[in-house]
Amino acid sequence: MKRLSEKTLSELPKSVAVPRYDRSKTDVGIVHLGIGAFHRSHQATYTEDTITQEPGPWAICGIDLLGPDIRDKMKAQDFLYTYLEQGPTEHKPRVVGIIRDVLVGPEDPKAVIDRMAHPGTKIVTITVTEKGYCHDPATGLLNQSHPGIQHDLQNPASPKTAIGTLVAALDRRRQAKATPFTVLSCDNLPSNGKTVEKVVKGYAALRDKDLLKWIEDTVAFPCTMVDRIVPATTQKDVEAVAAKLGLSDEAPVVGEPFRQWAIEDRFTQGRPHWEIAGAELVSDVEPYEEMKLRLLNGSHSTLAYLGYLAGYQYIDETMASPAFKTFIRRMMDEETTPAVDVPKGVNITAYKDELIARFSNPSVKHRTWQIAMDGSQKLPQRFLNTVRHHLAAGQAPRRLCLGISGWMRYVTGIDEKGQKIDVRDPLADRFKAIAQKAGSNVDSLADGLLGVREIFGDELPKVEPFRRTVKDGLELLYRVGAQKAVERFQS
Ligand code: CS2
Repeated sequence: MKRLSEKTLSELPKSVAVPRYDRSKTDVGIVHLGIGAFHRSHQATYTEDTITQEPGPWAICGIDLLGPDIRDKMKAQDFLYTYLEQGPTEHKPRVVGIIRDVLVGPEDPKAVIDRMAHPGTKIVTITVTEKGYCHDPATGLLNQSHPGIQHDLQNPASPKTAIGTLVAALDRRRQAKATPFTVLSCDNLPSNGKTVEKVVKGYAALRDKDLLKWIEDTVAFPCTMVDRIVPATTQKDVEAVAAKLGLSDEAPVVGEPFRQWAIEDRFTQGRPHWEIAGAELVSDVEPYEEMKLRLLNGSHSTLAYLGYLAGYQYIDETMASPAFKTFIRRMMDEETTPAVDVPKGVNITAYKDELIARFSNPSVKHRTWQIAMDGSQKLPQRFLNTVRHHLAAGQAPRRLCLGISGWMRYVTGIDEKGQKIDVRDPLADRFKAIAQKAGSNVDSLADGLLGVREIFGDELPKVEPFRRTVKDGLELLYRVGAQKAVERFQS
């Protein structure tokens, strides 16, 4: 089978959408750190849809800070790739061409910094997942003892982390007396712009006080809320895309039709008019972000931990259990919504109806194991802020707390059948040690995990109704299993 490329584009069936602008005449204006599936499904498609209608110098150069895999696959096809939009019944492929190049950090850090420092780069967008910010999730501050940060402080010209890379490129702009690029975080962090701003400044302060001052005075870090459900691509997806295209594509992305992007409109050197493609440019993103992190991601993580323990491989399978579906809807209605400041003009009931439909989409095969990853980085913004809201009124939210108990059971690394769980988390070794020390003592297990201050901070673990409810949930999970535990919450 021939490979997707500029040359073979004309051989695609008419049902496949292709770029409808002159790729060779579109200059790079955006550099993107973290060129994984999410970015290629989200900011890349928004930007391509925008410049199709309003041409501009907004092509994207991707940066991979991990390794050459995606670059190699994309380069062999002129950086073209497919996004397969998987509705419940209809699957629509489109070929995306907005990415013009991908540079690989570990291969050539200088090329990466040069590209970011280039005067044509007006925006640096970021999706490096929560742990890529090298911060303490409980406080949002830079983790100065992070090995990557330590490395970058010693080797500022060949950084490994996103933070070290951003600061090295900003420093070059400063030395050239040029205007800085805008830093646009597109990760699921609370006030993501403020979070990246804090860690960038925290790191710059350790490098050079003048640089810190220049960043404080000149760099904009707008906040965003990003949304599209995009599971990791599998071999089966690669085959499904090839069957649609009649050409092979080694770098396709698959995901849902839905997408949403709210952006704080604060850019120092202009931006694509993303509103043309449906993005919402607003003055305050926080209500959108809070609604999405708590309702979507909070529910997702609950389904991931409890669903995995109950033996479900995928989110849609978990949602097909009536007990889980009722549990999650009641959690949203009775526990999460009261703690959310609904953005003006949003119909929250319709928003939740849509979330239930999106989670239930049988075409999107999103593994519970994938979402369960990196819980230490996700729990604070997905669960704990909502929990704090209820505790302030003296109540512990039972379902959210069961989600946290589910996380505790999950990170022990042993499932309900006694099988090993492949726990992926920067703190996985700590969790394992805590679980080993606790043995079969559920109370000690909960105490040990609640003592991880990077997640729970200092105050929350002292609140008795919270401790009690999480412990009761954990005890129930060990006694009856996740499926039966969820069934008990029906009334
Ligand atoms: C998921 C998110 O993997 C996860 O933790 O909850 O990636 C989720 O699919 C996206 O935030 C949806 O916008």
